Amino acid sequence: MSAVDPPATAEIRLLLIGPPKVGQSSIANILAGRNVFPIATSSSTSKTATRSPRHYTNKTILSNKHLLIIDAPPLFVLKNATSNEAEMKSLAECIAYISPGPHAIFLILSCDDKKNDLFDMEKIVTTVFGAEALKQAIVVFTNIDSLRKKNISIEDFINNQCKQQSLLDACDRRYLAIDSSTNDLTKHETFIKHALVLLNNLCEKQTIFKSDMFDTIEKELQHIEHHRLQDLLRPGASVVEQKVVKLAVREQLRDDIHTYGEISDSTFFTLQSHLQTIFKSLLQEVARYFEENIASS
Ligand SMILES: Nc1nc2c(ncn2[C@@H]2O[C@H](COP(=O)(O)OP(=O)(O)OP(=O)(O)O)[C@@H](O)[C@H]2O)c(=O)[nH]1
Ligand SMILES: [Mg+2]
Repeated sequence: MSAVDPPATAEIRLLLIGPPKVGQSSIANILAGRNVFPIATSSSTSKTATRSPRHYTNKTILSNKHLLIIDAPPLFVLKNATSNEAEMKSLAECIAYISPGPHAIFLILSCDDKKNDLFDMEKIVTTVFGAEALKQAIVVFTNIDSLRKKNISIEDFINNQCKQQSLLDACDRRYLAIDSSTNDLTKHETFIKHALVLLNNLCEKQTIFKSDMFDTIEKELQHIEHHRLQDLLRPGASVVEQKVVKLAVREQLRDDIHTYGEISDSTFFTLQSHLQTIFKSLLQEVARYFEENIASS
């Protein structure tokens, strides 16, 4: 983007989800163009790195839109049915960040199937977000360096060796592949180009998937936003100006959800109680998933 480009009036909202330690935050940083999401060191095997921050808006990667990147907590650590409270609390907050819904979801999986085996991604996404979410999902395979070492091409892996055929079909065979171990952006130009093409295609379809969960949250966010916009929008502001201000106000609001939520600010009381409801229902879903898929296996 150059200094003379008009300001962005829209955004693409991208949610990243995946099992622990598959390189999700590394990809978030590659798309952010800088290191804003904490990366797990290979030595820290027990604890997961991603706690916060969870969101970042890259304002320069696209010429006319912002790219909002949400790095969700590693889903379904599944130590047991009730040990996912911190992750689900954080996921509920991510739902508020991505409101009114993601344009696209990156499902991050490793090319090393051993890392994925415990996680039925298709079922997890359907359990948490509903089946519609897969229509906007793109499978992102990390660790392609492990394929190179075995002299296996990505195409051969995708078509013949990968165990995720059902997931790929559910996502209309949309996929990306990357060695995300390096943050040298010059090595990721092709990945970023492909990612932006897929994101733009999904965005143009304008099928942001809806759910009661997002509807409730969005209504409350707009309620809070309404007062802020009244103070900021000058009478007679053009449509473009209004869109630019709205983007800025929502960006600030995302920061405030976490900060003011923590200190129980009254403006965020209703929102926090909605997030609490979502958190509880996510926990129930996780417990159900655990019982059906892990405990019985
Ligand atoms: N070999 C290899 N290592 C990778 C790749 N992507 C990430 N890593 C390494 O894997 C480790 C974890 O990376 P993260 O990006 O923090 O993974 P994550 O999924 O966000 O991890 P948590 O948030 O802790 O669940 C880091 O040491 C990365 O350098 C990859 O494609 N290949
Ligand atoms: Mg992470």
